[in-house]
Amino acid sequence: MDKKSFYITTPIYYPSAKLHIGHAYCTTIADSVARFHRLADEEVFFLTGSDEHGQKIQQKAEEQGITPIEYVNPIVAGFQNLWKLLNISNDDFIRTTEKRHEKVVQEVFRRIYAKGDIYKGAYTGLYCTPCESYWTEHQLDENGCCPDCHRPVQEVSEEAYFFKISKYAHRLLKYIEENPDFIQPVSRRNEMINFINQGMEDLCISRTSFDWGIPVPIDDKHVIYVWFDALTNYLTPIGYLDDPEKFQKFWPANIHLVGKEIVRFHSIIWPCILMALDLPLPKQVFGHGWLVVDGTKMSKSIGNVVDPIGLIEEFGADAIRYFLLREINLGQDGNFSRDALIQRINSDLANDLGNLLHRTLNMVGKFQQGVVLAPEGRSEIDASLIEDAMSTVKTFADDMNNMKISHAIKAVWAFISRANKYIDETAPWALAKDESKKQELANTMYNLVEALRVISGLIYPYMPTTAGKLWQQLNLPGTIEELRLADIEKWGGTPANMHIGQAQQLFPRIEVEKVEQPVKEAKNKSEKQKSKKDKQKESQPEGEISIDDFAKIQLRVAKVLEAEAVPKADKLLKLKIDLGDEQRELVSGIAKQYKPEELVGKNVIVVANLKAAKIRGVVSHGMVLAASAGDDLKLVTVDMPVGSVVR
Ligand code: ME8
Repeated sequence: MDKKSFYITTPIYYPSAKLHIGHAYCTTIADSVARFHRLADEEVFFLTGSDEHGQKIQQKAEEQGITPIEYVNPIVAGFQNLWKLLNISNDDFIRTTEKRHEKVVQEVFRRIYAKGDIYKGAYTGLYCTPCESYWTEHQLDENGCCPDCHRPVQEVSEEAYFFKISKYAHRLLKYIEENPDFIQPVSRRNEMINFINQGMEDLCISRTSFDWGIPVPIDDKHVIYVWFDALTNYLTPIGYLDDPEKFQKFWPANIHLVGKEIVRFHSIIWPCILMALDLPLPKQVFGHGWLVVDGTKMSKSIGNVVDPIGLIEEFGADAIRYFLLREINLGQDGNFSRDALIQRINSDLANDLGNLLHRTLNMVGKFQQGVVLAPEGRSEIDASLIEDAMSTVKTFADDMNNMKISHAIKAVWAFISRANKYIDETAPWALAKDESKKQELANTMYNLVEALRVISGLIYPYMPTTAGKLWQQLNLPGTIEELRLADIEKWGGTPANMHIGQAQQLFPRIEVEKVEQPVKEAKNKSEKQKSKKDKQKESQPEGEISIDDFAKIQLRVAKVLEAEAVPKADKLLKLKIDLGDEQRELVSGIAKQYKPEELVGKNVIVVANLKAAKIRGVVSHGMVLAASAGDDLKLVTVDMPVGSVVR
C-alpha cells in the first residue's frame, strides 16, 4: 500500500540580514512536524528556502558595490549552515534565483495570462519598500503608514501587470467558510474573513522601477513582483512542470507554516493564484506568533536580535529546539529569555529526563549486571505505568496531528515525571536486597527501560540527537530513525536479555551563577502565575495548598554519608547523601546545632526535587528537613530504608 504523503513548507526567508532566533523558531516547528509525520510512517516532503528578489536586495547590493547575486550568496549559505546546525531535516532548499524556479514562475504567469486573468494597466498606489507591499488607503494604519511595519509608504505610479484577484474573492470566501481548518488558528481565520469582506482589489504583480527579479515572460521591461514569485516556490520542487507523479503525490500541501503577518499573502493571494491555475488549495495555512524579547519583536534597530548560532554553540541545538517548542503555544506570541531557557534545561532536560535515564542505567548496571531480564507478571503499579505510557503515545500523536506541539511535549514530560515517580514507588534498591523479590526487580527494570524506549520515540521530533543518544545508551537494536509510531504504540518492544549500553550525561546542569538568580526567576514566575492564583483563590482559602501542589514535592529518605563545615560560613554544613539510586551533595544551615560527625549515618528526609542552587561556591542539590522553635532545631530523622518516599 502506498504511504500517506505529507507536504509541509516554511516561508522562504529574505536574505536581507542574518537570520535570528525568530526565524529559527518557525523552521524548528516545521521540522518537528515533519519528523513526527516521518515517525508516523508517512512520505514527507519538507521545504524551506530563500526569497532572493526585490528592490530591497538590489538596493543593498548597490550600496555595497556588488551584484545582487553576490550579495545574497553568502547570506543564503549562512541560512543553510544554520539549518544544518539546528538539525533541520528539509528535503529541499529552494532559492528563487534558481533556473528551475524561474521556469515555473514564468509558466505560471503565461498560463494565467492566457486565461485572461492577468492584464496590463497603470498603477498608482501606496508602496512600502521595506515590506515590498502595496496598500490601499483604507488599509494604512492610523498614521497613514504601512499597517505591518508602520513606516511611511510612497505614492508610486507606473505601468504594471495586474492579477484579477477580485474575480476569485467570492469563491475564496466560500472556501474559507466551508473549510474551517484551512486558516488556523481561528483568530487569523476571522481576520482574513474581515479582510476579504472589506473588498479586494486586483493585485499588481509586476514592476518596472528595478530589474532584480524574474522577467515577465511576455514583456521583458517588467520583472515579476516578489509575492507572485515567492509564493510560487511551493510548486517548484515537487515537480509542477516536470514530474506529474511527484506533484500528484504532494499537492495540495498539507501545511504552509508562516508567521502571523504573512497569513494574508498565503490565505488570500496564494489561493487566488492557485484557483486561476485550476489547482486545489492547500489544506492548511497555519499562522504562528512572533518570538519576542522582553515583549518586543526582534529588530536590528532596537538591538534585541538573538543570534541562534551563538545559542546553539552554548547550549546545543536540542536544548534550543526543546525550549522553543515547549515554551510557546503555537499561534501565540512567546517570550525568549535566557533565564527561562536555562531553567528549562536544568529542570526538564538535566533533571527529569537526564535523571530518569541515569537512574535506570545505574540500577540495571548495579542490580542486574547491565542485563534487562524478561518480565513476568504485572503489579498494579506496573499496569498503571504501562497504561500511562500508552495513553501518552496517543495524546502525543493526536496533538502532533493537530499542531498542538507544546501540549504534546507537556504530555511527554508528564510521563517522564511519572516514570521517575515509578522508581520511587517501586523502590528497586529495596527489592534488590530481597532474594524473593528478584522477579519484581526484573519487571521494574524492564518497565523502566521500556518506558525510556517509548520516550526516545516521543522526543524524537523535538530533540532528534538526544533521542538517538537515548537509543544508543539503552543499546536498543536498530536506529532511532528506523523507529515508527506503531513500534511505540505497543508495550514490550525492548528485547529481553538485552545488555544496556554505556551511561553518559545527556545535558549537563547549567550552574546558576548567583544564589539570587533562582530568587529572581521565582519572582518573575510568581508574577506570571499571579492571575492564575487569583482565580484559584476563589475556591481555595488563603494559605492552603491543594493535594496537587503537595504532590509536586518529592520527599525521600536519605542517609548522610559525609558531613563537613563550609569554609567561612558558620551556619552551613556540606552533606553528602545517599538516596538509594544516586548520591548527591547539599548544603544545610544546621552547623550551630550539629557537629559533622554526629550526622554521618543518620537517615534524614530530603526534598529531592528542589532546584539546585550555588551556596558559598557549593552546588546544593536538595534540602534536609528540620523542625525548629526559636534557636532550637532538630533534623527530622526516620527509621526507614534509604530511598523510601515520604508522603
Ligand atoms: O516574509 N518570531 O520573509 P522574512 C517568529 N520572504 N517568526 C518570525 C520572527 C519572529 N521574531 N521574525 C520573522 C518573508 N519571523 C517572505 C516570505 S513566503 C512565500 C515569503 C518569520 O524573512 C516571519 O513571520 O521576512 C515569516 O514567517 C518568516 O520569518 C520569514 O520572514
